[in-house]
Amino acid sequence: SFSPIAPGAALLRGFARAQAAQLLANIEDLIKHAPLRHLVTPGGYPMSVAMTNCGSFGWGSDQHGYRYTAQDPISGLAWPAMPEIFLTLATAAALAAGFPHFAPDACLINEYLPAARMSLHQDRNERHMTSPIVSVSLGLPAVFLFGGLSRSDKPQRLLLSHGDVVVWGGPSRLAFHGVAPLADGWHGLLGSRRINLTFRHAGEKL
Ligand code: MD5
Ligand code: FE
Repeated sequence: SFSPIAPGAALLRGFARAQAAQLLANIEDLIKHAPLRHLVTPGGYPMSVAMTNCGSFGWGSDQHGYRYTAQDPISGLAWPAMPEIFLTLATAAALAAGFPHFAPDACLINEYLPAARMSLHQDRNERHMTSPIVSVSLGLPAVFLFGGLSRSDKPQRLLLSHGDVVVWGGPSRLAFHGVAPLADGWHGLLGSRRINLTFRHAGEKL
């Protein structure tokens, strides 16, 4: 089902559920080539979420700031290619939400273990702000914090569960957002974790 949650944003409950096992098999293979790691923020703190990437560009952070790179800084090799099933899912979700031209070139893989969280931020390192962002939730449920265009806008809380897909476009593309600390639990397919796939058209680093 399709529910608009804000101008330009659509929640597709269960849209990825039928493909979850196949997505997970691809994720397990990807992280053998580009391991999950805890990036350091420009403020100097390691993030509680572990991350890696696939696709032409990968998002990263270090002491100097946020940027997209074509290579994994750990291996020096190109990020692994985006699996076909990822691309098909992301473009189908974008189409269902009214974005027929989405061509993601970056997929950030976020792994949340219990207590991991993501503080309020905007996604603004991409060159193409007219493209939406597609996010796929797998495993344990999480409380997503969906704010406004100003950091001080009080965020709405939205429970995102296994298989849910959200397409963030239009005025929601630059909304402040975050993820509340993950509650402990167990999921039959993923165990004690949540994995989020975030598809973007990043272009190249700004
Ligand atoms: C997550 N990840 O659940 C989220 C899913 C990130 C991140 O935020 O930067 O890795 S992406 C959610 C998103 C993207 C763009 C706009 C909005 C939400 N929004 O308007 O709320 O791990
Ligand atoms: Fe974000």
